[in-house]
Amino acid sequence: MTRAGFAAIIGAPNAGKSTLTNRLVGAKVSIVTQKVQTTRFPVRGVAMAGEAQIILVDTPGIFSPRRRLDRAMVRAAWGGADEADAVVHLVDVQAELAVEDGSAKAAEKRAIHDVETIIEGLKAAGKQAILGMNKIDGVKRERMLAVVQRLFDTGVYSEVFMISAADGSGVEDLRARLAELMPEGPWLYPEEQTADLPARLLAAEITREKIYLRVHEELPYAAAVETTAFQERQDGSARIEQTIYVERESQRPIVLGKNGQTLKWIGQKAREELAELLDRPVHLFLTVKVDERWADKREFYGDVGLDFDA
Ligand SMILES: Nc1nc2c(ncn2[C@@H]2O[C@H](COP(=O)(O)OP(=O)(O)OP(=O)(O)O)[C@@H](O)[C@H]2O)c(=O)[nH]1
Ligand SMILES: [Mg+2]
Repeated sequence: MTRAGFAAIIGAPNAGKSTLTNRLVGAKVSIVTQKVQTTRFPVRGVAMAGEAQIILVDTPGIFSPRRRLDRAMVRAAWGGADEADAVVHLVDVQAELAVEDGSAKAAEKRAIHDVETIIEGLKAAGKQAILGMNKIDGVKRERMLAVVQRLFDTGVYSEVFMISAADGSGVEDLRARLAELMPEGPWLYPEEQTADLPARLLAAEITREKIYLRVHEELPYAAAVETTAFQERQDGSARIEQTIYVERESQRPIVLGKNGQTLKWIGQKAREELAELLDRPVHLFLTVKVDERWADKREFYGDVGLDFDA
């Protein structure tokens, strides 16, 4: 008897949701950076566990939203949890411990606040979640137990898994448990498929990842990438044109870099990864545009399945 269903991964920004999704799928389906709020819309990845197919829904981090895009992202994250057969709330144990021992930076303090918001949200929804304590690598077990106990005492969790999405510890136990929670039924995707993001969107995400990896400190709120042309060529290669949107004129030179070196690096890294993912040579052309209202454009939301009016 086969099983198939949805498992949503929710959590504060930077908890490691996309890293865990990729690890469970065994392929890169969702981009990962050290910057918070990397994932903007739910990304599906297909993981197999024996006869069970687990469709992972990697969601944007849940935090207190202010701008339109933030609201849409948080709404989408809760939407992902709502429709799932299993919900994993992923918590960055290193951030929790940093707050306890007083060494926390601003981002870690925010993460703790976000964890509380999520617990309240789960309570309000009457949903039980699996608690995934992530980033246990390099942390002493005794130190984590008090944190786990405090979170578990909130009553919103059915069970706990201690994992490292980065090095894989504990992840197979979580996979096996998720498989059990999937309802009986036929598989929803062909066995060899790992993702369902359209190629244009995937290509845009890969470029966005490279931008964040390279200039995350200088670009406070981020950029958007749109694939404007995607052509399969006669010789088997792909020709991809993309526009990078930044919000201010002052951000253009950040993305370009001295003599265009930064943009060149971004383009080269993105092209290499795309060539591997698409399994063919890729010609990538990047243009940088300033549009202070890109985050308020309705088309952008529809394209990635976000609710413009959230
Ligand atoms: N040490 C350690 N770092 C991790 C682990 N999992 C993820 N990270 C790092 O944490 C950062 C954030 O990882 P992501 O997977 O992008 O986190 P996310 O929860 O998807 O973040 P958003 O999409 O912004 O909500 C990256 O720098 C990862 O390399 C882990 O198990 N251990
Ligand atoms: Mg993510």
